[in-house]
Amino acid sequence: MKLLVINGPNLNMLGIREPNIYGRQDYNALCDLIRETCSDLGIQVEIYQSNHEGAIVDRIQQAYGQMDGIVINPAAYTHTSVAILDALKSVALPAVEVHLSDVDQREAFRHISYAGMACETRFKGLGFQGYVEAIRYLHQKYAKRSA
Ligand code: CA2
Repeated sequence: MKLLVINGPNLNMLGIREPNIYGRQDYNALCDLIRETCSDLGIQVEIYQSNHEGAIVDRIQQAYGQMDGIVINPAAYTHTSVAILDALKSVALPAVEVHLSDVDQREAFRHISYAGMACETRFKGLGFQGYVEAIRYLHQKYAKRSA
């Protein structure tokens, strides 16, 4: 199984500020956890982070026919980007939305998720563990499909 994990703007700054919301661990620690989780499950993973909406759209499009699933934390673009929603719909790959924080318990503008409309499920408010749950979800789905 091949999995693409996409992280949106400012997630590369994790651990630097707002530890009360996003935790104390940095972006490299998140990538290490993703790689370790995927390695344990025999998944080939590619992790992509960008601060640019169009670059994220490009990466989603490149996944078409190449990847078996997408885990995405679009960060602030969650709440604004119809372009990322359309890109996810266009490739029609199983996708799961992740948020470190519980976006529904925060400001009203964080309650809307455009990308989430193209995702099968979402894990929010679990910190880094949300990525582990999302990877497991897609792995189970893939295993059932190939059985
Ligand atoms: O909870 C999440 O995972 C978010 O996607 C994180 C985004 C935020 O805009 C979403 O509403 C929820 C923010 C990304 C990281 O922002 C940082 C801010 C300060 C220090 C380090 C990272």
